[in-house]
Amino acid sequence: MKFKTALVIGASLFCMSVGAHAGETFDAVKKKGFVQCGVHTGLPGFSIADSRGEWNGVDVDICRAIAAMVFGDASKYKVTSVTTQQRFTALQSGEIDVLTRNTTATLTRDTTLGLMSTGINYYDSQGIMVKKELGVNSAKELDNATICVQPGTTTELNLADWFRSNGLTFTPVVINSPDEAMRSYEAGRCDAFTTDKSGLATVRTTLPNPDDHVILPEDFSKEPLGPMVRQGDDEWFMVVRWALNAMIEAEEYGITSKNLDEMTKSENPNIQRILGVTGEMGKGLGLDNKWAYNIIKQVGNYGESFDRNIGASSPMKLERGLNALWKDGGLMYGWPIR
Ligand SMILES: N[C@@H](CCC(=O)N[C@@H](CS)C(=O)NCC(=O)O)C(=O)O
Repeated sequence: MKFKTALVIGASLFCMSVGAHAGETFDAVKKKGFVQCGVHTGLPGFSIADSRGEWNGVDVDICRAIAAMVFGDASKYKVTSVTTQQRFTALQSGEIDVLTRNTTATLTRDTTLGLMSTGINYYDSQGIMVKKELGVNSAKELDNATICVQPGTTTELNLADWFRSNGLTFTPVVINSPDEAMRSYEAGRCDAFTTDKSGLATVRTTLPNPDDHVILPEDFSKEPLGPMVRQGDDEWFMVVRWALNAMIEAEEYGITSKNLDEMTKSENPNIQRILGVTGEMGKGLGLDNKWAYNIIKQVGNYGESFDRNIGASSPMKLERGLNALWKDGGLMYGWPIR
């Protein structure tokens, strides 16, 4: 009992120290008329600006979904591109309202940064890439290798864990800038480059000869990636959490950006609630009952976003794998909208 009390006191003191009160971010976002999202500086399929300066990717889609949900307009968002090193400070300082940037949810990130994970929009794992010419087929053949890795990441920590637990040694080359890390890898300054497998797959497409590089089969870790917000603002936390859930639920019920007007006539009570035909599903969120309808109409369901950005219709052609719906053997399981 004593222990429990201490935890609660600790939590509230911390909330006070970051100065947040419930609803603060939500109120501020509504007032300024847009949501400010922290995204990757340029990771194809996740968040990248096109030639017209428009951002797209699965992480940007979460940002657009929040905008559609709050404002009924998916274009009411701005992005701040942040590096792995800058991302948490940008959120802590209030420079951004939400971090939607291939960021892994971990216990210490939730407990020591004053931030919290709201859900998972991509189940990933850490992998390692080598040049094909090395003739290596497994990471277990990389004893004594020199490995390029970025600081301030789960990657750096997992790498050491994995090598140690497999009785292997390696020399890390820690490089802050992602471009420089890739240049170093290409130039042969390191034998291998390690990051999340989604990152490896996308980065490989940007190399001059992608087929000269191979992503080895081992998974070094679990990397559940998802949006993060500051602690102490439950209303805002719920907006972000439910934006993601609505996209997943829509896919499960077969509601797409193309068919949703037809779907409003469905007799299925779940579909009726998701689309705001019945029930008061916006009320508790402080939003219009059409909040999920607006997300699906303007951004699409989770599967549509996956497909166009990183899946079959994209250059990355990533498999759904763990990111398939639970019904199809994956881990994507939307929470009920009821
Ligand atoms: N998901 C891991 C790793 C994230 C990570 O290292 N991403 C790299 C590779 S995609 C990255 O963002 N590099 C670009 C940068 O630092 O700006 C984490 O949250 O720590």
